[in-house]
Amino acid sequence: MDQMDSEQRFRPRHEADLDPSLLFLPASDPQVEKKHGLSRRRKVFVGVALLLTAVALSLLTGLLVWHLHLRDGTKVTKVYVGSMTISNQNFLLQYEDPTSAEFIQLSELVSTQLKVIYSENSVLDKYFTHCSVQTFSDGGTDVMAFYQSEFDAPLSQQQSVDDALRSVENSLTPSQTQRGQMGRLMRPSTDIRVYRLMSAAVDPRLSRTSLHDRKSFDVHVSHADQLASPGFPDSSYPPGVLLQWRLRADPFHRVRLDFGSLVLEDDCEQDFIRLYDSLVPSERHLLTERCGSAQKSLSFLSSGNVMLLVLLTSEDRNFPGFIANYSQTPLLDSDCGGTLTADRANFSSPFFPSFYPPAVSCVWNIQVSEGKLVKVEFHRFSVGIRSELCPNDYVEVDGQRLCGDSLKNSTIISKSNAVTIRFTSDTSFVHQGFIAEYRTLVSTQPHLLQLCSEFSFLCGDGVCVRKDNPQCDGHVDCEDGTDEEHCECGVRPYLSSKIVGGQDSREGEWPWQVSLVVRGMGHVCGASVLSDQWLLTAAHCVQDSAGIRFSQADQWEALLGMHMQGHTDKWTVRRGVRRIVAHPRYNAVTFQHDIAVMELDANVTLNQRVWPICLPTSANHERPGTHAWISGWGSTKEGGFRASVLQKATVQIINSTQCSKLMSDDVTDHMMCAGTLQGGVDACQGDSGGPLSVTGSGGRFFQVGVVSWGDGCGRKNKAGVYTRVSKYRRWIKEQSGV
Ligand code: 4AZ
Repeated sequence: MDQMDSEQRFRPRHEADLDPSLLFLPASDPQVEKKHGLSRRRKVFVGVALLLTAVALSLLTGLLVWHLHLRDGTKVTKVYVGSMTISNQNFLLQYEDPTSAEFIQLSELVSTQLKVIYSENSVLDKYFTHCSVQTFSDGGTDVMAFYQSEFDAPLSQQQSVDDALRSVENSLTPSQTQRGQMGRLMRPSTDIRVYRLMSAAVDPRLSRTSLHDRKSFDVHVSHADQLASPGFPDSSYPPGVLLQWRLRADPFHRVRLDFGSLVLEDDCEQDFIRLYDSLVPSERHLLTERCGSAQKSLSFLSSGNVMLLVLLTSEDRNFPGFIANYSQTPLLDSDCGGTLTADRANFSSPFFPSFYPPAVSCVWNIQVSEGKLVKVEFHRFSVGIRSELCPNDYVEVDGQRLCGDSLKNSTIISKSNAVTIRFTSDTSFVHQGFIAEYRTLVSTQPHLLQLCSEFSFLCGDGVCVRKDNPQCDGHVDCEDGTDEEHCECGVRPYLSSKIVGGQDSREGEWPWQVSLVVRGMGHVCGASVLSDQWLLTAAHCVQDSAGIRFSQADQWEALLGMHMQGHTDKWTVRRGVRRIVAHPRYNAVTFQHDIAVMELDANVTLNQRVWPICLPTSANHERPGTHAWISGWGSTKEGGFRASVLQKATVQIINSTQCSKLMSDDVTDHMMCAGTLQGGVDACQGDSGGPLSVTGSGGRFFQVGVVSWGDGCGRKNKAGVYTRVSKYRRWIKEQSGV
């Protein structure tokens, strides 16, 4: 059989081409035909049976779903907590004691009043089952009652209960009803006046039925003191408990809570603390939820004179817990905003660096002399959650809303000599806020503000200096002297005397070089000293991998002023790490934004072996061909051993276009290349995170790159790739203040 024959026989091209006699056997034998007829009928029968079963099954499932969830009779209890402001009662101390006659009497009145209010709404009237007063507080001119209400409603009706509650509460707001004129809702039998009612759902985790213990503690914060989770710090907190601390300040004061230490399980589904701007766990007044360990001290303020701290723990894996100082601060102390007329001033969100309180509003009107402009610079910024419209908490500068936790463009220049800045926070989720500084600029040079190229230096007064490397070169080039400010960096205070192709450095030669050590693993990455508290390293060093929590500050130790691995002397400083901030857009595939800052757990005293390196603000130091230094304890050849003595080597900065051609992966404008084309001199494994530095014209060292990646180490026609530090100068400042 030739190939052609077989193709024609076994591979028909189109169904229309087929001869039906080729598809079915000729049925000449009636027995055979009958057998085939029978099997066809059986198939039809089986098909119909299957179809019917499927229909019956789906009907049954639907019925079950309807029965379980939607049938009118099957109801789900929804718990709300809320507050009622009672305007015609004076607060009595006995109201804080749930066993007192006064408490019982007033809570009965509150319950009666709630029932009356609910009964006037058809939805609430239908589903309301129960309410109880939890506690009272002294509102100064009012009494605040905190209560819990329960509604049994079918799932399909739960939203309408929400809506009905909202509408009833809105009809009671003082904006619509004058205070004291609540006659419509009053019954002759009740003698309390409801001025405001506000309720919200409760997080279902707080209603866990498996809890062993639920306890509430009442704390008066007028006398400052401490509170702590049970057993802190000697033993871990108990499993399966819900503990609530009800904190009350004097009227017209805020509650202030400062956590000294907070160490909980990392998973918030297991253990967490929550803080509420209320005495009941109302979701509308949730200030924060925290789990894991806090890397810096946290402090919070209430909007009124109450706050609730809740600790919920799961059955297993318990941790030390927390300790916090409580105190009170007068409401008036948080007066913010005002008119600012000086040429230069700082302003911040209320109580910065504590988290700002909820429900605050501040307006600053900056008004400087005619002919000047205002440059506003945000040094720290964490306001609300990053979103386009900033609907919750925000800072508004001349109508432009800013929110989130890293301001991309943290400097704003006004169009005139006046600028209005507003800060607003809503009733829930507070953040650290902001600290800002404004200065005046001379408006005759506004064009200079935009023309400032990446190769010129922007002075504090907005003027561009086009000289090469004017920063910290020992000559004052800016009229306001800002080019010579903060110039202690980049020098070797005392010079006593791996890198592939490098040589041993002398002691004190690279006083900004840091060895980052993971507990139990030894040296892992390099870093550089930016100040007595901050280090710069690579984001890829602080990513979890192979089950090791490299992203967690408590895993790391920083060794500053070290020369030889394993050898420390009187100049060597060992510090834990309090906080790691990796660039939020770090990409583990492309190595884009491979940069991170680390805050040390305690400041270091700078010494002759521990000194900060300067950071460049412009691209002046990065011109191709510039000689640069690399240093580190990384491998001394590809795949080889780590160096014992700190290595140094000199490389040349390579033009980016040329570098992109050499490298197999993308080299972006936020990266830079350095090396020697003949190969042999390069950074390698273990040098990552360390500095690529150049000397400025004043002899100071500037860190232009962070060791990031490469194709192997020291290969011919390859280069080392570094994170281009000048592109991140603002980000570093925002995160560390350096
Ligand atoms: C590394 O693995 C690494 N040759 C760092 C730098 C270079 C290569 C590898 C550049 O940490």
